[in-house]
Amino acid sequence: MSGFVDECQLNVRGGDGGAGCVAFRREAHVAKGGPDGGDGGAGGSIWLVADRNVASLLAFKDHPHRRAPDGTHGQGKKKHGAGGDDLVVHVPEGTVVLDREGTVLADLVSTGDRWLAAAGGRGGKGNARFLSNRRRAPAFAEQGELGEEQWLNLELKLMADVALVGFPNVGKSTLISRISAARPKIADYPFTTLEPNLGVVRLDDGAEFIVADIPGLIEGASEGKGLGHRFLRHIERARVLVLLIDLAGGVTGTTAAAPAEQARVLLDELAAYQPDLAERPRLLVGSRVDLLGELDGAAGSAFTTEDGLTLDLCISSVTGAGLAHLTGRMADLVRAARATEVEPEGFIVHRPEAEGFRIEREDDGSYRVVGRQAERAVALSDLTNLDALDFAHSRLKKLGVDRALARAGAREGDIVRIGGLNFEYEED
Ligand SMILES: Nc1nc2c(ncn2[C@@H]2O[C@H](COP(=O)(O)OP(=O)(O)OP(=O)(O)O)[C@@H](O)[C@H]2O)c(=O)[nH]1
Ligand SMILES: [Mg+2]
Repeated sequence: MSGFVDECQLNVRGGDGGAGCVAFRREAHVAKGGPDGGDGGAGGSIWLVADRNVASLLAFKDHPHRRAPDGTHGQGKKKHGAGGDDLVVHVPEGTVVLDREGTVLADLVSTGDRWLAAAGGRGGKGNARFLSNRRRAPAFAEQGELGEEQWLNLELKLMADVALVGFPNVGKSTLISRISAARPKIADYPFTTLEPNLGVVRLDDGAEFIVADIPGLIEGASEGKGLGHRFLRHIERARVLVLLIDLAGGVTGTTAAAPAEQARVLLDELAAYQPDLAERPRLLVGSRVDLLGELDGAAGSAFTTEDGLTLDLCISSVTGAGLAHLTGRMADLVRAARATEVEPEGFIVHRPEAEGFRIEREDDGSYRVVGRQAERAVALSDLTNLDALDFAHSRLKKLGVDRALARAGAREGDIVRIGGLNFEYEED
């Protein structure tokens, strides 16, 4: 049952674009054929896609690198290189993608939600593309662009309709094993469950919902006590909470807290972790009602404990008393909660990608041009080829880089850096 991983890092790298080709036509009777070098193929991109068949982030734990294939180079006779295939990386439903600073980039809530994690590099243009009336025999082509690369943090927040919340050892796992096909470990000691279990509950009337059995909470969980914080986040997205209270607590001489005290602690911890969890639709359910022989008849209906806690109903996962009532009540609350949802929340995507550029002054007095298009113009160029350099400069000029440098105060002879290229500024 180990193998549940709900936090990991992932390194994604799109494929590099293939280089454009420099070639000239060779034909009988034609002394100087025109340029006919083909374009390089684009590199493959990496997509993260939510998939309900993936249970956890385990696959990334020891293998955090994913790489999409490169595009191939262009060839003569205007033959273009082949593109690299996109790589689809399957992640569990409820995976939140963050950058290294903790900013949320995407929230992949339900199966099919997809997010572009790393774009493949563009292929370079072949020399056939650089033919113009001034340049009859372009002897340069573009390099392929490098694929995007980044480190991501992935966090799984389980998507369940109902979360079972309670002190350790109150019977949460026993309950889920009675109402669904989930078969978690059950034992008579606290913290038997070390990772959440999901089970699907199907009722005769066709209702279907997912229940999560969460490791037990204790006082201080919201500050990290017990299994604490790590598992509270799996409660965050549940539509309905079932607070399971051990009726035997404080009554039969067990060490467990009395029912009202259990309820107080649970609600306090939920609210301390995230205030709106205390407002979530919930059922207060007494468990192990069979241990209080004379109250067995109360299973399935509301009643008040000796210490004054009013429960919605009581159950026994051993005798089965009250279970049908409980699943019916769960289904009603889940249905009501689903009905009020406008659309499944999630899928936030922030991709701030300014297409412009800016000029920065470096410590040594030089100027740096920062921005995707400007850097790309340089990255694609073969910097050892004079024609290609010329071409890159004219591209930068078109982007307005020259004017911006002048405005920033650049003088004849100042050093300007763009990506890997350094050159001297020339006034017009
Ligand atoms: N008599 C009785 N015993 C129960 C009932 N439900 C669970 N138990 C017993 O209580 C003990 C704890 O049950 P679990 O289901 O493992 O409890 P849990 O809440 O999942 O515990 P943790 O995973 O440690 O948080 C086991 O010995 C169960 O057999 C019940 O309705 N009646
Ligand atoms: Mg358990």
